[in-house]
Amino acid sequence: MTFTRAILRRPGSDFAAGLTTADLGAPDYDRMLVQHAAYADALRSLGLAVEVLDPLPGFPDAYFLEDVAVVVPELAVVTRPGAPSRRGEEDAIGVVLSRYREVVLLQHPATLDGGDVLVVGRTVLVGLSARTNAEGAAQLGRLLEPHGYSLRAVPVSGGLHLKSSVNWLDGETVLVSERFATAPELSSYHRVVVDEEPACNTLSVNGTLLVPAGFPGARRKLERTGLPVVEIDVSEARKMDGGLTCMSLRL
Ligand code: CIR
Repeated sequence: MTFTRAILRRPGSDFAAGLTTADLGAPDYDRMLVQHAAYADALRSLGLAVEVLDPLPGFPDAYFLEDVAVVVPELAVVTRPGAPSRRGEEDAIGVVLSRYREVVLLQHPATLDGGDVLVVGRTVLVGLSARTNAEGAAQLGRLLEPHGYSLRAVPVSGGLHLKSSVNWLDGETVLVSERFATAPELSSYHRVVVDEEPACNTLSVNGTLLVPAGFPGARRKLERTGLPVVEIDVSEARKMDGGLTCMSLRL
């Protein structure tokens, strides 16, 4: 899919109060804002129109905008985030997305974070994780299947989301960490396997790979795909368990 637009949300000054399991030290707000702006610029330089929404008071994780919607060319599905502290973030996104897509909502008892949804062609891989339940996957399937997509569930037993460890690069090629190197649900794809799990949160946009800075081994492997590679520093988002894919909705 060629993207023409990205929607982002600026981190709020309370962003360090968000959920995290990382042990990377306290995040710095000024550095976070600089990195967030550089991320937006990188998306602009790839031809996307970038819209940056204001922080959402009371929701320190809301700049991880990817989790509140799943957007395909035919439809936008507003999710029900799996973490109780993030429930409610989704209320603000439907009106924004309705400018570009028909919008539908997941319903209780579904829980699903967009970070668990990876679209590869007409296949939608859905991670069943601590955040995304079987009902979430089932509801998403019922909404997308009439548009010609087929859903494939992928158990996620470590890491936060499916896309913490697995991301699409190009065509039928995906980037995976060791954890998913032999996962049967991904056997139909060509897999580029890297040791450094955080480097798997690479974002492929219109033929260019945005890669988290600081993982030279993974970078070299990605350069061998022949796709242009651009490094982006996301040290502060990583302290909050986030990364490149999490901080935008692409459409
Ligand atoms: C959370 O735990 O929900 C946030 N601190 C991080 C969410 C990252 N989102 C993503 O991977 N899609």
